[in-house]
Order: sequence, then C-alpha cells, then structure tokens
Amino acid sequence: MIEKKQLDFATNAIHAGQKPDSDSGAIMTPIYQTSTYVQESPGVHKGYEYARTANPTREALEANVAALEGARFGFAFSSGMAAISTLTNLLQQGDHVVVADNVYGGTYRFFQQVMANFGLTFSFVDTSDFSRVEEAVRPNTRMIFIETPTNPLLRLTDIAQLATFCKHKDLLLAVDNTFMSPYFQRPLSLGADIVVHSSTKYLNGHSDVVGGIVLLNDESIAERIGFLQNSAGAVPGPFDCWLVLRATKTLPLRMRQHNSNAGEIARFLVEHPKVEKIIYPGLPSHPQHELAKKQQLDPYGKPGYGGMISFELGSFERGKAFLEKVRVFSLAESLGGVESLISHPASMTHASVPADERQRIGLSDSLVRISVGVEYVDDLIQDIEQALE
Ligand code: P1T
Repeated sequence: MIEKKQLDFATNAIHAGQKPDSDSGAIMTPIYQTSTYVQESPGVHKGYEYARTANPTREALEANVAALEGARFGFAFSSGMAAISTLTNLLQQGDHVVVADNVYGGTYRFFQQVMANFGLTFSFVDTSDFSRVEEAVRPNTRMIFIETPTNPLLRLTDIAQLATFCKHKDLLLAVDNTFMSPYFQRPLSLGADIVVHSSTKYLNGHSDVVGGIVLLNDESIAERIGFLQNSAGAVPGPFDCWLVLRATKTLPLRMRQHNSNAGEIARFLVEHPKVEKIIYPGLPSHPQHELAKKQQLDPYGKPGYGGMISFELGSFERGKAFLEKVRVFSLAESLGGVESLISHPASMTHASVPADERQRIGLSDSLVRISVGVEYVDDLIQDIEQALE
C-alpha cells in the first residue's frame, strides 16, 4: 500500500514515492536495471525476487502518480493500451461494458476486435448524455469506461453523476484521464473506481516513452490488478519508469503552460474566418463549458482545460493543406509533449474506427486536432496564421 501524504500536489509531484538511495544518498531514484535479485537463501531476500513482479524504480513511479491522483495504489504498464487491456482482464466471459462512443481509436479497436472475441460485449454510447448510459446498462453490465474529455471530440462526461449511478448499480467506473492529467482532473475524488493513463502523454510529457498506469483505491481490485500485472507481464522497463518519474516533477509547470497556450490559441481560432468550428472546453461556446469549469480543476480549485484543441476547416483538402503548411507544429500522432503536434484523427489516431461509426459520432474527415505544447505562444499563433492563409 502506498503511504498517503498530505503535501501539496506540486510537492508530491517532486517527492512522492522517492527517498534518497540508502546505499549512496543519491537524491534521484536509481534506475534498477536488473531482471532479478540475489537471495540469501531460498525465499530470504530484500523484498524483490524477479523484476516482472517488482522493481524499485517502477514502485517509485507507481507511488508518485498514485499520490497525484489521490490513489492508494498504482500499477505501471508498458503502454496505455497495456493498462487498458489489464482493466478488461478484471472482467469475465459474458460481461458487458458501456464505453464512451468517442474514445481513442486504439481503445475502440482493442475492445471491438480483440476482447469481443473473448465473450465480452461493448455498447458504445454518448456518455455525455446520462440518459444514454441508463438505457445502455444491461443485467450483465459490469463496467463503464469513459474518457473525459474524449479524444478527439473533447466531449465531457459528468464523472460525479456517473459515479453515483455506478455505485447504485454496482458497476465499476473506469476513467481514462490522459487528456487532463491529475493536475486538472482527479476522477477518484469524484467517485470513480479506477483511473487509467497513457503516460506516454502528459505524465511523461517529452515524447520519449510509451507507457501506461492504473490508479485506484479499492484494495481487493488492486490485489487483482497487481496479480494481472505480474501474470500478463506487460510491465515497463526501469529506464522508462525513471523517465516518467523525472517528468512528473514538472507536471504542474507544464500543465499550466499547456493550458495557458491552448486558451490563447483557442481564442485566436474562434476569431479566424477560415475556422468553421472549434472545440475547446475552455471556450464558453463549448456545450459543456459549465461542467468543465466544475469538474476540471487544478489542485487549488481553479478550472483548467488542458492543451488539446480540435477544429474544422470545412473540407478534407483544406485540412490537408493546413497540416502540410505548419512549421512549428509537427504532423504526428500522440499528444501531451512539450512540443506542439498536429494530427488528422480520421486518417491517423482514429483510422481503426470504421468510417460510418466516425460519421455517427461526428468525427468528420475535415477535423484537425492539435496538442498545444509549451513553446512561446506567439510563435505557435503565427505558425497557425501563416498555415491558414
Ligand atoms: O499509446 P498508448 O500509450 O498505448 O496509449 C493509448 C491511449 C489511451 N488513451 C488515450 C486517451 C490515448 O490518447 C491513447 C493514445 N493516443 C494517441 C496515440 C493519440 O495520438 O491520440
């Protein structure tokens, strides 16, 4: 169990889960680059037997992110998908899951094309509309899985409302908190059972690691996740854990800058005549701006909207021309790094969602998604301006 500290978020970001190395006094947690640990006698050891089961660098990362999410337990994985896949391993053949109908394309693909072959069924519904969730729940429903805001349409679901419903119906509520990071949203404090992240994104923030993490409070589910982490074995290497641990120290600084830059860019895009529709939860025009203001709060209670913006340029051709013309933004999948990225969800991150399903949920071929980095914001705005011309 991870010790819960009452320190501030920014202090925890730097210190939680870490202590000076007992051998050398090194202030930074060492990279325990080892696959196994020497035992004095069979079963007599220092708490570590084999590195798939436990590694001190990984444990430090797990404790660190757990402190940020307000969780008792954390389990790190080799990717966000490995973390999500482990959540489905909590279920049994015949179980049903209600999923937000706009999730990362890889999550949709994994549920529909992999887990559906193992006797699980999934209903993809717009969870931002609570009545749709109520309608979708069946006697065999065991879990509700959401992203809020969603990737890439940035739709919000009221976590507290859904959590109350899930408690009443005895369902597990899992929230993919990748887009907000714990700095701007802590779903466990709103009643969710499980939080999952692609730590590839904001948690690591430097586009040099693929990783995932699961955070939760319930001891018996945590025991099972720990068992699955060891049994299925999709664990991250110690160096990757160390990189993410290094990165979370600056999570508050980075998130504040992502949020501030994205806010300025969103206000610029709103005014631009060539931009047909802009989606950013920080804009009063976002249909769930009021919910964003209430649900997406920094550790000091101030609303934050993150660094992701989606917008429409009217046609695929115009979107493509724009994507090709940007210079500071880089055309690439992924998000949440210090550098600004731009992508075309329909052909990139959400290509595995069938075209008719994309159309049904409103993910058009002309939608462009940007992950606003922490560069000097005027350079980013100028870049967008010249590419729109
Ligand atoms: O890529 P990986 O670390 O396995 O994480 C998958 C994942 C899970 N959840 C969300 C909300 C995500 O956005 C992702 C990965 N997304 C991208 C690669 C992307 O560009 O949207």
